[in-house]
Amino acid sequence: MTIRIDYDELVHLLAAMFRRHGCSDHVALLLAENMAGAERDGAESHGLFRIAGNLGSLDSGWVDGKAEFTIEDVAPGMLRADGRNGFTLPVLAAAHDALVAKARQNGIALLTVRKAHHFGAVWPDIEPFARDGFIALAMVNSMASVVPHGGHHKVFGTNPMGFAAPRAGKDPLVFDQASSAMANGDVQIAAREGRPLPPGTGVDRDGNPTTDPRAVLDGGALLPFGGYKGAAIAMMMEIMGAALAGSDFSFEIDWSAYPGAATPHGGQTYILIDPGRGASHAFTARMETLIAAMHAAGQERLPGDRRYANRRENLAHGIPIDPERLAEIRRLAAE
Ligand code: NDP
Ligand code: PYC
Repeated sequence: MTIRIDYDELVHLLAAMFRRHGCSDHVALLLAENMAGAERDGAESHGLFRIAGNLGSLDSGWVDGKAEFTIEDVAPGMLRADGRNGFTLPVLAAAHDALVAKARQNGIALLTVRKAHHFGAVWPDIEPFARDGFIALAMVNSMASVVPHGGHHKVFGTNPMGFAAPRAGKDPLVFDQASSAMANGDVQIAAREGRPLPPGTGVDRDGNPTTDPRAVLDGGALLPFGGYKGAAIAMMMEIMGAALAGSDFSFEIDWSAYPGAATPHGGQTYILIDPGRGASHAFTARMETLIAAMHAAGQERLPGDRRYANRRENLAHGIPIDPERLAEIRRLAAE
């Protein structure tokens, strides 16, 4: 049985909870909006499910909820940030206006963020840029849980990549996906619910294929999506997310001295492109031509459609939530 909670009320409760666990007011609100937004849009693996991991990282001192990050203007089209062991969200929020100004001026702009914890879905980072008319790309590395192609132990993170492009008078087209066959969060949810994984998702601690989520989590590993092609994308996320930004590779992240920690202390790179400055001066019309061709060929659902439909439904009627979970959030917010 689930009940429903208003988005604003959920944000309010989560912000209070994050403040009580060491975040500044600003960081607490950003985390709360991100988490409530993921829950609202039906991204279960990156919504309320992430409370324990975020609080574990804060309570153990693995992440700094009041970090004093820096942002340097290093080139006409480039900003370089150091998260100073805080969350990525406040860095991105602070860099937003300067990044947009650079993209408007140069046609393209890039932001690197090092030593910052990204523990959420990627689409909330990029969708706002597409609403402002930009094509936006996000490249993120996380903690090691994926074996490279043909390999026997984990090196890559589940390393998500996000892409958003504007549409005239419509919600932006956004896709946002892990480069593993499944996000680690979804493996944890499958383990909790006792569901097997689809074949080809992961291997056990001996490197043998398994559909048991517990075997993947207990010393095993995930596989990249699509064999060597997905593995190349995961590798690219390490290069663009970590190496370019000056951050740790996923396999270098070690929180063993911080019991309960779960957030990856990795890197991210964001690229904004002003489509009006590209070769196509009718970019949004070309977007519609492509989408119409996809629909005509039989693709009914675009990436992002499910999320936008959930958003409309849950803003209108409230976000479904388990009453016990809500009681726990109220307790965490008030204690
Ligand atoms: P999914 O496989 O659920 O979805 C990937 C993309 O494909 C989405 O844009 C989705 O749109 C779209 N999609 C799904 N099904 C279809 C379909 N039938 N037809 C067309 N498009 C479809 O995502 P993942 O499991 O790979 O990732 C889940 C979340 O986990 C992501 O938000 C990701 O950012 C996050 N993540 C974060 C990490 C981090 O380090 N911070 C690491 C790994 C993952 P829609 O959203 O509308 O369903
Ligand atoms: O679900 O794979 C995942 C994940 C890793 C970091 C944040 N989410």
